[in-house]
Amino acid sequence: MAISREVAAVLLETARAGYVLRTLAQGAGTVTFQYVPMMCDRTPISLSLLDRFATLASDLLGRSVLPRRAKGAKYYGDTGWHRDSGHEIASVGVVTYLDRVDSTNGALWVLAGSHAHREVPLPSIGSDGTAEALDTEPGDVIVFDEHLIHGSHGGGERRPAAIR
Ligand SMILES: O=C(O)CCC(=O)C(=O)O
Repeated sequence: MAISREVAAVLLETARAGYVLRTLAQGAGTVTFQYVPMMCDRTPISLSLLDRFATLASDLLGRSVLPRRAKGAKYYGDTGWHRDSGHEIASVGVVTYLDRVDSTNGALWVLAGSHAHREVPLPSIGSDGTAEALDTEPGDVIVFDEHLIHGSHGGGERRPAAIR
């Protein structure tokens, strides 16, 4: 897959430059990640996906949209439950994992319906029995309301490309 090769090349280049995984607070837990914006002439495939998914987001939201960023990333271990937006305005996020992921190795976990209940507090990762893992194969795309509570647990290293 072309996007997979582009993300791999960018992650390799940034690792060689000394940019390594780092851990920050994330929602109800932490996130360990390496993150590279991919929105320039050196990342044409990622840039083209930004335009392509802007059209999809516009269709879903029924209005024009302003794409914010496209990124390649590497995540490791648990990512605490969080929402990608705390703003009132509706917004759409797109994520594709470049390797096969499932509940045992780092799939994205979601609390279905939580985007419609913004008052719901963030649980601790792994503690909410109603969460579902979104198993994906390379080429699958997850499109979600950025107010959805999501995270990951029980996995290792994984490489998502994301459009916001
Ligand atoms: O894969 C992960 O650990 C989480 C990714 C995530 O939260 C996101 O892309 O918004």
